[in-house]
Amino acid sequence: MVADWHDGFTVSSEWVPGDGTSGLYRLTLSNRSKASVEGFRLGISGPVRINEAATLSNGRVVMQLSNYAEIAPPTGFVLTPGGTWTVEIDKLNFPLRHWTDGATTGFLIFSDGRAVPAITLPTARAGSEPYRRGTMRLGGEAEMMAPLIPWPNKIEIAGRRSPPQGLSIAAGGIKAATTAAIAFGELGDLLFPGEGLVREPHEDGLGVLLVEDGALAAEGYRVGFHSRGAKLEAAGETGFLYGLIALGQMVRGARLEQQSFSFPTSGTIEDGPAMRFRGCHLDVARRFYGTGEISRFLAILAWNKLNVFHWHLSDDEAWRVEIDAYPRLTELGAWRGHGLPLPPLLGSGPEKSGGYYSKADIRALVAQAGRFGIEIIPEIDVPGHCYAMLEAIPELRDPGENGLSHSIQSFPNNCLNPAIEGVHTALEVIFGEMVELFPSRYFHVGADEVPAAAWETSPAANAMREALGATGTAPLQAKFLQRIQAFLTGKGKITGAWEEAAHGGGIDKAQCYLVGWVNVEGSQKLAAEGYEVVVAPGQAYYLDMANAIDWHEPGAGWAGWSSPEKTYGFDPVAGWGETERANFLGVQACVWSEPMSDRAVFDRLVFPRLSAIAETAWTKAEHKSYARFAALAGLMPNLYGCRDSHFD
Ligand code: TNX
Repeated sequence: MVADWHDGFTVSSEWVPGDGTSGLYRLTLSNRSKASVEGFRLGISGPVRINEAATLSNGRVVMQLSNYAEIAPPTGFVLTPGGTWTVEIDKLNFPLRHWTDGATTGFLIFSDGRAVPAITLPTARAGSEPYRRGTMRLGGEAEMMAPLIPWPNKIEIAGRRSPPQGLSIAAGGIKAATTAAIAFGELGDLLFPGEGLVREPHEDGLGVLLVEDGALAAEGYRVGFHSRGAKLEAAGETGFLYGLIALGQMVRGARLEQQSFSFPTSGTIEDGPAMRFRGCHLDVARRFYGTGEISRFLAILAWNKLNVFHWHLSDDEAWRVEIDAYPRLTELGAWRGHGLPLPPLLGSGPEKSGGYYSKADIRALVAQAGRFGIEIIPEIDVPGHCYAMLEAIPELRDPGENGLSHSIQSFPNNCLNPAIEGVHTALEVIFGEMVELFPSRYFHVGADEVPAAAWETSPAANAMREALGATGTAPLQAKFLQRIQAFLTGKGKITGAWEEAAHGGGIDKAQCYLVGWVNVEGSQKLAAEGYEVVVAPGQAYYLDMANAIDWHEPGAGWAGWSSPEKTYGFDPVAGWGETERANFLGVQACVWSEPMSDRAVFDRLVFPRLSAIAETAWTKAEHKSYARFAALAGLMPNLYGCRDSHFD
């Protein structure tokens, strides 16, 4: 019987919309093998959540954790060759809105424990157009002078010459210039291998002379064009690098799109950023990205003149940093699969999959980021979103806790307990190891989405509540965060957190920054309360949200959807008063990974919207133009090289 099973099964699914947000999720398992099967369960993983509230017909849930479920057919059911089994599910945890919302991995589990993967098709919806993936082409014509993103704050160029073939950089013995030239070569190799962006004069590179001007700002630069080449002035490494990136973009445009772009022979660019915090966050917990991917992603950030990488290293679904004192964090917490403490989640399959960053990996990436002008802010998300951590170190739980509270993503009891002394000891050890790895002045501690019922049945937490004269979770969370913040302050770090850190009394405003994400209004409110704020609302800057409302667009939808134009046009400080603006630190793109089991989906969701946010961060509002951006965005790199395509 075993012989024909492999690739013998297909899981297809359909979303049948009901009224408003309701609907029916129909899952069908087809047996294309030559054998009958019985006594099996169907395991599915993908964004769709079938939790306790769901009702099923023709099947029952026998195991569920967040978005992983095992569904059994009715007792005695036999799936014959050529036969199908369909189960209908009502009252899902959230309505499906896009083709990536359903199960993206399905497999059969037999009574002896074996797991057999099934071909799993995208979730269909009647009337949908072919599914889109790969970076969208915006196109469009704009009157443009140079293919630059982000657009410089002052540019006056003239003349035209045939396309230069690359840059020959003369650093003139200046140390910072030499370092920047090397970093620029590294960027070129990572982003455009084989193009020969940097070349020797005897290979016909355009001569670029680097000259120090200490009067310029750290990230600013000045380029002067002349008939034989260009002069680039900056105060230090980052300014030189940014000037070289601008020149590199112009050379690439002229070489690759001769019909659209020429290269100037006179004039100047004088440039510097509008915002000091120009960030991008990446969730590597829901999905693991190897060091090669992170390395190229950092290069992409630099090419967009972004200067902060917020690295979301832990969540319910995984723990990704090597910690010497707690090897179990990565031995157990970095891996998911059938039969492991963490089951397949969000489209990962029955095979053991995942990964983590060793300390050596992290040191190398931090050093690389530094060469690219990027500060890496690590995030360990506490006290919520800690399911993986608590699976790895169950001793941190309150043994007296006897009830369940579920997070919004349906993980049971996933919060570190503020009243357990061992939790603080462990975090100090873990954070202590991490501050050695990350030189950033910031350390992000999460603080988002603690369920309202967290620690309700923990005797230790209830005793703490009583002592504080408090109710609910917020005051406990605030106490917990204040203590962590004091520890980090002692290590010379400013604590970063999501906006919920302001709840229940908040944390020390002088030693933190908060990221506003829940809605557009939230960030302004935080700024008014006196917090330094990074603006990243789900409605405009969450790059896991779909590009459009349509089913055929991949991505999530809890915060709606955002076209590149909407993301580009979003003004992070619209309506902010003087004092609120004084607390505005900058903006951040957030790349959450739930929908991205397909890497062509990553390329569609992240690009070119990442560049839209980068231009808002760098270019003064009065110099922005969506028409120009749309015409230029196609020259910007993406992570996997997947450009717009569709399939049925
Ligand atoms: C909310 S944003 C979350 C994340 C999810 C994200 C998906 C935030 C601080 N919490 O856990 O990944 O929505 O869009």
